[in-house]
Amino acid sequence: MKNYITTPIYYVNGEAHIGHAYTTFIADTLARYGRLKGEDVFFLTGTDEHGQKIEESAKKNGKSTKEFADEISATFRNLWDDFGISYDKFIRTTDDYHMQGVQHAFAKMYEKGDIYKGDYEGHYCVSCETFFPETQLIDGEFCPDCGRATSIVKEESYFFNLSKYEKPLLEYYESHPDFILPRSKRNEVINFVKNGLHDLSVTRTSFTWGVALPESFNDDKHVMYVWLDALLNYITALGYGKDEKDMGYWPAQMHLVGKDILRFHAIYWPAFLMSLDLPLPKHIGAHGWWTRDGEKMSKSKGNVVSPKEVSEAYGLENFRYFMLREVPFGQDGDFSQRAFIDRINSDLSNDLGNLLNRIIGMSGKYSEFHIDSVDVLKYHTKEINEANIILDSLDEYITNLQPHRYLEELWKLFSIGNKAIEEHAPWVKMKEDKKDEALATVALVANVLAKAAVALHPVMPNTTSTVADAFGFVIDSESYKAIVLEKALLKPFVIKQVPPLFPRVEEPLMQDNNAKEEASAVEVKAEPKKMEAKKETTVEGDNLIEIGQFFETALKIGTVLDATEVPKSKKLIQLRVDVGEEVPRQILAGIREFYSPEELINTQVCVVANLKPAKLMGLLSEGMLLAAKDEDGLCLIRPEKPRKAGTPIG
Ligand code: ME8
Repeated sequence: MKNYITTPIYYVNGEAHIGHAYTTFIADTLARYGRLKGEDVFFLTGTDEHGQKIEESAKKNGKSTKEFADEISATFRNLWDDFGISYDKFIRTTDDYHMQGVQHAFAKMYEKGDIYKGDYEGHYCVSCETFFPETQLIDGEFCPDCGRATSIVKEESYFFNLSKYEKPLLEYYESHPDFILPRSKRNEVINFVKNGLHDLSVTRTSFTWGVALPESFNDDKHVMYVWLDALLNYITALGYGKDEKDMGYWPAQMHLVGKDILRFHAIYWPAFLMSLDLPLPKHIGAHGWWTRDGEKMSKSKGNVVSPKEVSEAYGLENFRYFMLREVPFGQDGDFSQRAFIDRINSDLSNDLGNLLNRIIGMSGKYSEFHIDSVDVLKYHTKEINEANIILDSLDEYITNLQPHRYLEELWKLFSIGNKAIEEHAPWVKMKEDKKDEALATVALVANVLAKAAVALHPVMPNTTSTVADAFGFVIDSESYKAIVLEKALLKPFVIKQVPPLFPRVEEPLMQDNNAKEEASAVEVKAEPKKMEAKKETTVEGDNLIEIGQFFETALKIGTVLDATEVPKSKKLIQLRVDVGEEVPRQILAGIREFYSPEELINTQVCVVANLKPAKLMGLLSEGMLLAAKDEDGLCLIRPEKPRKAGTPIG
């Protein structure tokens, strides 16, 4: 099955915020889910670069429009690359093939008799690139979408015969009740169309930064209306009007959009497609807005939260999980660090992380980390059946675009696991000499967690791969088929001891008004949190770690060769630390409030040397310093006497 998924193409008038990340995370999740099911997925994202708004933003920034568009487009693309977004194509509306495809479509609509030349006079909002009828304006002047003042614009214009499609559109909504998701948004669109559609002005003469009309029109006064240009990206990306090589992916399975641009996608776009004699997309999914203190977050308002900073502070996958789980698709949600922290501590650390730790702890104690499903069905058919019922119910939530429900249901698997441990108390069975039963329970829980990890993979690809790796398998369409669809149990394996996946978070990691600064605090805080996570995960008999677990952390003596302040950060110091390797490590430490760079040079520190490298304020950090902090401040942990750089601690 072909499965074509798109995000909106983002305006290049400013960098991405978490609203954009949200759409992209959902689209990425759908794409990954489709691939897991073995579908032939094509996932498109990109940037929308024409129009007066971009021209003006470039001017404000003292740049040529193209140079400005290139820069901002690259920030989107780099962000998605840093985030591991699995797009198949990144389209820019300034790409030649796109502009040619748009001209081709325009000519085709004209041939069809759907485009004519006339005069347009109306209230125009520059920020939204839209004309509004007087009846929709607030106080007769202000834009109903963004609240800015509109201006009267009169210009010669080509029009698209939108009114002609009023009836076919209504018929289409009627016969395709799932065209617009969530269904609750459908009536809004139907009412809008029922109120009557005016023909749409699809060219502009007031600016030049846009796609030119096809040469055959011999009319260079006009450029195309940015929404006509932008919507067509969904087919030009597949080669429409050029080589058409990927047009087999059309119609799209899902266009994901924010509710503010639903009208464009659910009315104009289908009408354009009807004019082009192309089939309509299967679904338009309209999500709500992320607000900040109750206000819509937007580039033009300047109240945005940067996705990069959130991800650096809290971790990318936690961020993905939070956004998808916290807000029912279609509704607005306020970005609250409190709610985020609760999700991390309760859902991720307690429910999921805890279960993995318990499996590692118990199997380590009872069977030298060997896990075998041989007796699972003998003692635990009930739990396995329950788990399979949940797994079977999940697909529907993706089809109906309810990622929050998908996760909510999926989480019931962890309850099954945790409950089975409480009920069957393997430690009691061990004392009663019923080792088979104890091991069957451990294996049951491992199987349930493995199934959950596969189902969670589209949302948290890396974390779930770590879990699968600990269980000796790889998550892909084959294991999905075996473990989720065919209900296979795991083959015998030796579980790997992974450190806790979700350190608890005690307090907000970003300052409300200046996320940048607080992000740096993560590093120093992470260690005590991990310890607490360990304590939290205790069940009877599981509160001690094996010596091997301790030695999984490579602690080494380091000598600070160099230390400098990180520009724009009040907390970070950038260090070069010799840990006995050929090349010194670059480590960023959030200790600027307690140490000056000068007093650190030539001193010794204790370094966690096998932490996954992380980026803080765009700089790579290849380790962490041990420190202790109480109400009197923070102090670094150092060797009592000098030791050679690289000396192991333990
Ligand atoms: O609209 N919360 O681009 P855009 C959630 N170029 N989503 C938000 C949001 C928020 N606070 N703010 C914006 C455009 N969005 C056009 C699209 S598609 C052919 C052309 C969402 O960069 C918004 O709803 O202004 C939209 O879906 C997307 O971000 C892009 O917004």
